[in-house]
Amino acid sequence: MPSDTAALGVLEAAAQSRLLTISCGLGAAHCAARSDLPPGTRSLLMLSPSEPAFWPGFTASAEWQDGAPDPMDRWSRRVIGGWAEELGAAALFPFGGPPFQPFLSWAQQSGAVHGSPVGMLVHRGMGLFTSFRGALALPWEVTPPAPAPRPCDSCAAPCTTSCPVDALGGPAGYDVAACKAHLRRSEGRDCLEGGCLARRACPAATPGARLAAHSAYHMRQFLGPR
Ligand code: B12
Ligand code: SF4
Ligand code: SF4
Repeated sequence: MPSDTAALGVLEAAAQSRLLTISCGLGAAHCAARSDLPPGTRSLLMLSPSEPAFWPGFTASAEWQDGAPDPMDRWSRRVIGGWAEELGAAALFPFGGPPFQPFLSWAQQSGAVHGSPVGMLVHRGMGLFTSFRGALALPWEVTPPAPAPRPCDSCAAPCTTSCPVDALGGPAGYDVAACKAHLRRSEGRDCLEGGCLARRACPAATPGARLAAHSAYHMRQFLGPR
C-alpha cells in the first residue's frame, strides 16, 4: 500500500469507520528521539473512542455479545490489530501490562493532550474523558493532529472541587482506596452509574464526549467484584 502518501485525513476517515478517532500523535522528529517505540517508527497515531458512535457500535460487536471477559480489550486488539496489519504498522495497546506502554508520556509529548490539576490527562474535545484504545506505530511519516493550548490555563478548575471524597489531586496523587470506598457506598452511585464527577465537571469536553453507559462499564471494571 502506498501509505507514505496517506494523509492524516484519510487515516482519520479510516479510524472513524472503526468507531475511533486519531486524538493525538507524534511526528518523525519526536519518534526518532524516543527509545520506547518499535524500531523504524516514523509516526505514532494515538486512537481514542469516537463518541457518541463508539458505545452503540461497540455493544453491537461480537466481543460484547459473547459475554466473555474483557470485551473492550479484545475488541481493540481485533480492530486496531487488524488495521495495523493492513497498513504494515505495529499496533500498541494501553492495557496488557505490567509493564505498560507509556501512553501518558506519548500523549503529553504530542502537545494536543495535557496534564490537569487532578492528575488525569485533558484534551480539548474529550476533556478529562481522554482515553485511548490503542496506537499505530507507522514506518512512514504522517503529520499528527496539531498541538492545542492547555484548556486548564483559562479554567476555574471545577475538577478540583467535584470529587465528594477528595480522592484526586492531593500530594499523594490519586487516592484509589478512597475512590473505591466511595463507589461501594450508596452515595457513590452517581459516580458508578454516570462516571467520575470530576471528569464530568470538565468544560473542555464537548457535549456527548462520553455516554453514561460507557462510563458505567469502565467504572464497574475499575471497581471489580463488589
Ligand atoms: C495502572 C492504571 C490504572 C490504575 C492506577 C494505579 C494507581 N494510580 O495507583 C488504576 C486501576 C487505579 C486506574 C484507574 C483508572 N484509570 Co488508569 N491506567 C492505568 C494504566 C493501565 C497503566 C499506568 C501505569 O502504571 N503506567 C506505568 C507507570 C510507570 O507510569 P505512571 O505515569 O507513573 O502511571 C501512573 C498513572 O498512569 C496513574 N493513573 C492511572 N490511571 C489513573 C487514573 C487517575 C484518575 C489518576 C489521577 C491517575 C491515574 O497511575 C499510574 C501509577 O502511579 C494506564 C494505561 C497506560 N498504558 O498508561 C491507564 C490510564 C492512565 N488510565 C486511564 C483511565 C481512563 C482510568 C480510569 C479513569 C478508568 C475509568 N473508570 O474509566 C480509572 C480511574 C477511576 C476514576 N476515578 O474514574 C486512562 C487515562 C485517563 C486520563 N484522562 O488521564 C489510561 C491512559 C488508560 C486508557 N486506556 O486510556 N488506572
Ligand atoms: S476542569 Fe478545567 S482545570 Fe480541570 S481538567 Fe478541565 S479544563 Fe483543566
Ligand atoms: S469516581 Fe467519584 S469518588 Fe472516584 S475520583 Fe471520581 S469523583 Fe471521586
